[in-house]
Amino acid sequence: MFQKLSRAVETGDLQNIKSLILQAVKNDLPALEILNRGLLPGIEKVGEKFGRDELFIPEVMLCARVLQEGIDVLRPHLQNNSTSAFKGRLVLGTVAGDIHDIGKNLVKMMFIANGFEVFDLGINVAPEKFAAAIEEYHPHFVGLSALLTTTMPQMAATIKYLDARGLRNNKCLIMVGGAPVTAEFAGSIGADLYADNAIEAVEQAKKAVRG
Ligand code: B1M
Repeated sequence: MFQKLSRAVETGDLQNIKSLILQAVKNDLPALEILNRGLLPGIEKVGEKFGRDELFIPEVMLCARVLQEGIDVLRPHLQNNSTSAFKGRLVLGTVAGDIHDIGKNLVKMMFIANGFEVFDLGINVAPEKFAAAIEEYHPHFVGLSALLTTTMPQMAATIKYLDARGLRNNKCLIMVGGAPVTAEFAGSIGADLYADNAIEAVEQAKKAVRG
């Protein structure tokens, strides 16, 4: 089943993804495993093929749509076991110059499922927009996502911008993440928190809230 799901993402099979997910859920496969062992390996393969010039942008876009559709169908099951007591506010966005949003959307989903209020600024978010959102929403956390090595410096630029305006303090912690981002990089640009995936992101935030 995991292989079928992975293959559906890899081949951009929009027609069958919903029924495959529902079948996997019906077979009592845990939602998180459907995501981690089925859908995500599929998009990894897409990325590898794209890197070898075996796929073109429109094909990658179709595969991304299949992945997002799969995640949408899976959403109620992924959020099932979560507690909803309010834990804090998160302002979230993909940094300037970057339009990848599937990982960010997963992070958002997990935070909402765990009782956080999330203000999603979307993609290609300039430092000024993050700053304005901090002033408006007074979040406990600001989450920056980047998928391109060329947009990673935007994370540093955003942090610098927020620092310069005195918008960072112990009340507003900055978390960074995304495929090319590492804990080492996060440390080097002065981020407060780093997470490798959406589940870890929530765990990090909860830990910080508990103090
Ligand atoms: Co793009 N792309 N892409 N792409 N794309 C990558 C990232 C790439 C690695 C593919 C490759 O070459 N092998 C490559 C980057 C290379 C590099 O930087 N060194 C690449 C490139 C080059 C590009 C373009 C430049 C291509 C072009 O135009 N020539 C272009 C960039 C456009 C731009 O942003 N300005 C581009 C465009 C696109 C599409 C539009 C076609 C599409 C995006 C659709 C969308 O997002 N709506 C796309 C896709 C789908 C991919 C790959 C195949 C898959 C990304 C994805 O959704 N992964 C990707 C290859 C890959 O990553 N293997 C690739 C699934 C997602 C769930 O994972 O986002 O990593 P991820 O999120 C994870 C964690 O990283 C973490 O949690 C999530 C899961 O739990 N996480 C956080 C993410 N954000 C977090 C924030 C946190 C904490 C954790 O705290 C706040």
